[in-house]
Amino acid sequence: MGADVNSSSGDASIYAKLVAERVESLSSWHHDWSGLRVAVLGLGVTGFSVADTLVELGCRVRVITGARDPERERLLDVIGAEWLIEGDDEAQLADLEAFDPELVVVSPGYRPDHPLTSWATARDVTVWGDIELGWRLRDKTGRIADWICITGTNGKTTTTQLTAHMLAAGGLRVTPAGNIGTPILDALRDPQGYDAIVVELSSFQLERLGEISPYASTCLNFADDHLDWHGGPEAYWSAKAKVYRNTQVACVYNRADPATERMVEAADVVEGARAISFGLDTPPSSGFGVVEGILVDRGYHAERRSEAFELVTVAELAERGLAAPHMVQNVLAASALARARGIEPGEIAQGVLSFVPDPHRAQPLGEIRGLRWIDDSKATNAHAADASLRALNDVVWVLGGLLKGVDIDELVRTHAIRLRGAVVIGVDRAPVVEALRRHLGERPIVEVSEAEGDPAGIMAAAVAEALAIGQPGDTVLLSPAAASMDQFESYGDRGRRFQAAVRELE
Ligand code: UMA
Repeated sequence: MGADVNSSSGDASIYAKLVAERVESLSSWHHDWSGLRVAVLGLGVTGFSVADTLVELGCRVRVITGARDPERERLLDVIGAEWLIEGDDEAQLADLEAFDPELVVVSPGYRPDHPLTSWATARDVTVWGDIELGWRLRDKTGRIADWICITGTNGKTTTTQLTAHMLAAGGLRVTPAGNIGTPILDALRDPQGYDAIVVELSSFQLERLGEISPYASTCLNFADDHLDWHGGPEAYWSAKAKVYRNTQVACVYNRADPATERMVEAADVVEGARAISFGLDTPPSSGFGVVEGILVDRGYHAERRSEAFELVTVAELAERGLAAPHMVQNVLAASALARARGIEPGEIAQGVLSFVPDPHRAQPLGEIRGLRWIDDSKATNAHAADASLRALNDVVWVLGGLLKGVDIDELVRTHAIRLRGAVVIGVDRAPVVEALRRHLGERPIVEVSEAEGDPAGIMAAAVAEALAIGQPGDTVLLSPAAASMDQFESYGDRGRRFQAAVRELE
């Protein structure tokens, strides 16, 4: 019996292969992108930056997304991109199929198993994230920036800002980009170009990273987060580990976090790239660390077996509110990345000492009604809350929100000894309250229910309950260990409302 050859499906697969080859060959701003049919999934900051770029390159662009955004829809009309806003996945899928894309570019927030990307993958249609697209387009200007890539469960935004600040202190033209809020394509289209771009990468972006080659890279730390999105701890580890792949000069890892060291060991890097560690202890000869209250670099000293560069003292950091252990780690990691790019020790010190951290990151609000108040709304997972709790005693802890599939029991058990009591916010409070009950014995645990009304009402009630529980000298810490979107617009909104409610007590 002869082979059953279906010629039309055979033609289709040859065509799909040719299209995939054309798409794969597009690796420069100056290549011919014209006429390429690209579906862009999502119309947030990323989706818009992708559509705008690809229209500029002459592609036919169709944006498909689940929620309205009248301002961006108007802008899509202006630039000449097509769009479909439709809540229903079935309708989006039908639209995608009818458009018959040659390339799909997906926003970070789409799950890896989203029906639209699964549809594309099953038909051998290439799917890229915006970071991969950005890497291919990085040669828009003659000044091609080095990419310094930063990920981690916590501290990545601060470390990204710190690193950019240090590179600027060293005279480079630099910008932070990526998960920090400015999409990579917006940075790459800057007309003057940059010497370096410090790219904050979320695990969502790492999942679809493609073949980028960072100048230097780091995973700051690794703990469970976004497990529901990735499907489990191994998948999350593998996503984070991609940050080190193809690194050119330095892979910076956390000595106190073996998971990050394992990532470096497992990574395929460019020959000659070095592994550089950071940690709060005395550093080994290829590391950054702390010796007698001084942050030091032994990684880049010619005589590193016996000598080290002094960067800045812990006392100087303390004067600027930057001496909490996790912050010192961020400073060390940023220093290691900046030193890899040739920034001098004196310039690093200048960068650190002129740095002002963002609000809502363990931000002290002062002493009001006999209690110290701290806004750590940025703590959207257990690992971040752990870092803040670790530095305190006699705490009234305000926590709860969207837990994202993470079990909070271990965090509560570890810190139960520090707690005066707890105030639980969020829509799904049951697992949090159960964990607290298991470990807090008779100490007060108060729930703030939705009956308190709008976000302002919820936070005012939480602050009033915390005030009632606290005893003179205690600290009230908003460190939710959970995302905010069940009750607030963002962690910033949650923090601002906490601060407003605390100010009302004055
Ligand atoms: N959408 C759908 N269906 C989906 C998912 C999204 O239709 O299944 C649509 C939405 O309707 C909306 C758009 O997609 O139109 C939103 O896309 P997005 O969620 O990817 O968000 P962007 O506005 O493009 O912002 C993204 C990052 N957001 C997420 O990863 C969720 C921003 O990180 C990032 O700053 C920005 O790109 C620029 O790179 C935010 C974040 O919360 C701050 N990150 C997480 C974190 O830090 O923990 C990972």
